[in-house]
Amino acid sequence: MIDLYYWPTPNRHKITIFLEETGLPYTIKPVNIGKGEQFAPEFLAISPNNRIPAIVDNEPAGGGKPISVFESGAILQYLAEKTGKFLPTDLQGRTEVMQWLFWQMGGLGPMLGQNHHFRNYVGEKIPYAIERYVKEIERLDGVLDERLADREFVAGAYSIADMACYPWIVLHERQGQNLDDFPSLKRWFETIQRRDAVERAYAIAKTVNTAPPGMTEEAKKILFGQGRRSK
Ligand SMILES: N[C@@H](CCC(=O)N[C@@H](CS)C(=O)NCC(=O)O)C(=O)O
Repeated sequence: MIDLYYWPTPNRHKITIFLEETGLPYTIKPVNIGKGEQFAPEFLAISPNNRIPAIVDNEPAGGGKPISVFESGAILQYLAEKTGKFLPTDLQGRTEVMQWLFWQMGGLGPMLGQNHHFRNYVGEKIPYAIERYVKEIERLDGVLDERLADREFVAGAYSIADMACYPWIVLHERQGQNLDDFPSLKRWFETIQRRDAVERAYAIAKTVNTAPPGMTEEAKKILFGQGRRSK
């Protein structure tokens, strides 16, 4: 029913976690971003920002033409509304989940992405950039740790806000963070890590990209410094 345009990176795990949690049928359509497949016109028609993940729902609620969605936060919201799961319908509960989902989309995700870039991918190490992002991640992880000090999950019951944050916290060592410094975050992380659906989502990732970890020079050329797409 759902086509998932996918390559195993943190933003993609969010969606496979949701799909595995709900049992919604889906087909993975691999898009090898290290080989430039995200620039294929058919993919750009679905995801104009040349980024994965994206989905096509071939059986939208109420019938009609297939609906495509790009941006992982919008996809999580769409799927939660479609299934009626992991997003409360009452105003208070829904607002709480949505603000943490936006917090992840606007803060945790992009900042962790920059941190990865400067710590792990750039040949020339730039101390100012590394320190800026490591400090910002420390701040954001601290915000999440405080939030989780008196509750089990980020916003009420386990929700799309947790699914959005978790895949980025998985990478804590590569982010220069030690989860022992964030005890509530660590407890939350371990709780989610043990969920069967989360284990399945991460197992799927290994079957899609079987290349050894790390980024090839070819992939770096494609992914970094893209500039405006030629027409
Ligand atoms: N805000 C987007 C970010 C998506 C994103 O950055 N995707 C990366 C992989 S982590 C990508 O597709 N990169 C391909 C490219 O840069 O051309 C989301 O959450 O969906």
